[in-house]
Amino acid sequence: MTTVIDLRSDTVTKPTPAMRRAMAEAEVGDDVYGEDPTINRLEALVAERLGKEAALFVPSGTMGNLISVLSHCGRGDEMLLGDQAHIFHYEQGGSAAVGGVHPRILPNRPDGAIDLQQLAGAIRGDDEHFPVTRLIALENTHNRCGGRVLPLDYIDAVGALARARGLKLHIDGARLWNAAVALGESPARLVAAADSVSVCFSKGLAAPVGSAVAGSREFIRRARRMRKQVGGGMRQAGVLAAAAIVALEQMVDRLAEDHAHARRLAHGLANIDGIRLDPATVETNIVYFDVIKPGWDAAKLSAALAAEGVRMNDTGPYRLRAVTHYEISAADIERTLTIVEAVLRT
Ligand code: TLP
Repeated sequence: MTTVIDLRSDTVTKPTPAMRRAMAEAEVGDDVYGEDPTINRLEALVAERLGKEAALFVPSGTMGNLISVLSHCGRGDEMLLGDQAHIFHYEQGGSAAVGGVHPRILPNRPDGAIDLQQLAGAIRGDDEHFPVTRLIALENTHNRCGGRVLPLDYIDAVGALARARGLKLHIDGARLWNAAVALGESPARLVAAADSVSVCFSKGLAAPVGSAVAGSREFIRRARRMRKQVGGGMRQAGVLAAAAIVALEQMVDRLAEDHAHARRLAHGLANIDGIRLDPATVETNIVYFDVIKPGWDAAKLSAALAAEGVRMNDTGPYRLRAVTHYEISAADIERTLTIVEAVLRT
């Protein structure tokens, strides 16, 4: 049986042998009492890597974003974010549902940024008709904008705007590690302007479970309370944190390989009749493309590919997403291209 090439997401990666060993050997304790030494070690490591005072281990990126938003905003407060943001599209409106936070979306440019003037213009004045604007949320890399990396000076400018207007800046950095590797910058530099950041270990870094949020000690104190409120206080979760530590120590630099595979995939796809994409926009490990062959749509193409052992997600009527990760080899990319071409020729 040939193995499946699973390009649906980097979330499908399984723990490495080193992670499994670390998990088996992890020292643990009750983390709600703050007594899990492995979680404490992970949180210190994350705070250091992100240049923040403190960090908190959470079960998922979704919970990391939710408790960050809830730690910055009260009910009826407004959050400015892009219309393509993961927080807006894929988190069930949790910040509105759970926290009563009002999302105000502004168009994301194709590069994942939100126009600075539009952001500035959207901040509400002191008027009893309006909600109070409290938070700006950015995403880096930007998932629905094709894994694009936000320019450093842009993040800094948004941070300066937020500070000048008394707002907080949160960065959804589920794939911040990919952004750092793509830019050749430290993750800390990328979030220097942010008041809070969420990062994931279980995407390209291949840990089985887990994310973290980081920020000031006071922010983390509030986030810790929120985590407990939404049921994310875990007990001997050091077995999970152990894998996350291995992820941080061993799996970040190799993301460059995933980016090279994504570029090769994008160039190959761009040369196939019936596919449209601009390979120049592929900066990290996410490749979006459109099927433009008459009689085809994304659902039909993803089903036809799945039948040949290649899995991708259809994310729009004609749009598909392929994500590279550490279980995808250079040979898998070549085989994928051969299969896409063959399928579209039928
Ligand atoms: N993204 C998943 C899906 O939810 C779409 C994926 O396959 O890409 N922020 C960003 C930018 C994300 O891409 C994701 C997951 C999350 C947050 C949420 O992380 P989890 O899945 O851990 O809750």
